[in-house]
Amino acid sequence: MKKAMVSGVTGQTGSYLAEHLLDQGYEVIGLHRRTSNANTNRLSNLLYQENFQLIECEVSDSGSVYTVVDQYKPDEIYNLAAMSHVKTSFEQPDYTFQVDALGPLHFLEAIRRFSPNTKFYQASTSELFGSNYEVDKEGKSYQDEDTPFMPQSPYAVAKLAAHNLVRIYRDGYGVFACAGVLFNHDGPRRGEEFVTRKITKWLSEFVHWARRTKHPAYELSLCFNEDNILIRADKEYSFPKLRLGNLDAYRDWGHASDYARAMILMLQQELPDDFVIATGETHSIREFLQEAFSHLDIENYEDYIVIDPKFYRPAEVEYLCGRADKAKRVLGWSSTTTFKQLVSQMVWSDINGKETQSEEEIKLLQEKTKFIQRFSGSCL
Ligand code: NAP
Ligand code: F7E
Repeated sequence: MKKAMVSGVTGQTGSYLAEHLLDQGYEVIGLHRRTSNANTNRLSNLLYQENFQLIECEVSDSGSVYTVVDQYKPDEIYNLAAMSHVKTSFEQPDYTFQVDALGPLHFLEAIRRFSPNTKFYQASTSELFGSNYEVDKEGKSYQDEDTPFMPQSPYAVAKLAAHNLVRIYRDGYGVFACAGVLFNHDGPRRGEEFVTRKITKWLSEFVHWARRTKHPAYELSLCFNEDNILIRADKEYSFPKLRLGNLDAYRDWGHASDYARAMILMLQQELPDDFVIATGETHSIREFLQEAFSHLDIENYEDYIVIDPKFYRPAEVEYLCGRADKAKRVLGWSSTTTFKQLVSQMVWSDINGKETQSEEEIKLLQEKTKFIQRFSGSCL
């Protein structure tokens, strides 16, 4: 039985990765950091499985990483642990470097010293491209393995250091180390501070608020002021609008479960290499909003949001659209979830209070939600 170690297993993608590895017959050692309360909600299906164990490890502490690698000498290590929020990295750059640059270095050094046959996967990111892109003959802008990096945040610079360390340990020490340059991958397990989940979570809370008002009519009359949505103008029944930053950035969004599959494939190749993983399709935050709100038959999403400068970043990555041709050719990987399916799963999972994927189940939920789906609004 192959043994895989997954850091960041309590996170969005780590939880999918652990599920795929267990399905493929691996023994999985999940690494989590100490927290004052358990934060294993994404692992509820796995915690009591025979081949899964959860071990404490702080990746910014070299001794902590050396100990677990030396003790378990796993066949494969997937390093997903990171301070992964780009905006936060501007506010906590030093801490971001400790975790996102030194963390991977600790794993590579532990492999070199204690377990040279262990294969290593590093979670690199499309944020490495920053403001760079290329333009093809049809005039379409994209990024792939040949696009030069131009990071735009402390997060991206820390991840670029890790990306280069992977190359150096691979070429210099012969470590089987791969970096997956993954474009945005989201889904119902996405952290609530990332823009997609922030939108779908807000929508579900709005739906439940509208339900709680027990409005007898099929049609719900809403008023809007600058900050709130109101059922009545006296503000007795008010709900805060959704506060967002830059809506004009473009992202290539795939499903985290699909992307976790690509990580495993990379470590099964004969030779280690780096791969771009992406859908090849890009959408703005505005398009995500339009699509998400359309599930509640709301066309005028603008009435429901406030632009708050607090959510702008000192430097922005304006455009990401990946080309994963190499992953398709070499790994046989491609994304299986469309943009519309991703948004639908995220919206209805939040409204339903549990992960909801099947299109039939989503149709039933849509029927049940119909009574609050007709909003009519006026501005105060
Ligand atoms: P996530 O949900 O934020 O998960 C990050 C994980 O890292 C969590 O389990 C977190 O633990 C853990 N962690 C953070 N600091 C740690 C520390 N000091 N020691 C040990 N563990 C620590 O991120 P994700 O979306 O699953 O992404 C997984 C990885 O892929 C990250 O490295 C991210 O930077 C990278 N990535 C993500 C995307 C994307 O679009 N999702 C794209 C490209 C690359 P807690 O649960 O305790 O917070
Ligand atoms: O922002 C804009 C924001 O925080 C997406 C991480 O997984 O993917 C992720 O990084 C866009 C940006 O993800 C809000 O300015 C507007 O343009 O959801 P996000 P991200 O920065 O793309 C990459 C590949 C990673 O590697 C990262 O780990 O949305 N935006 N308004 C907002 N973003 C947030 N978070 N909150 C807002 O209110």
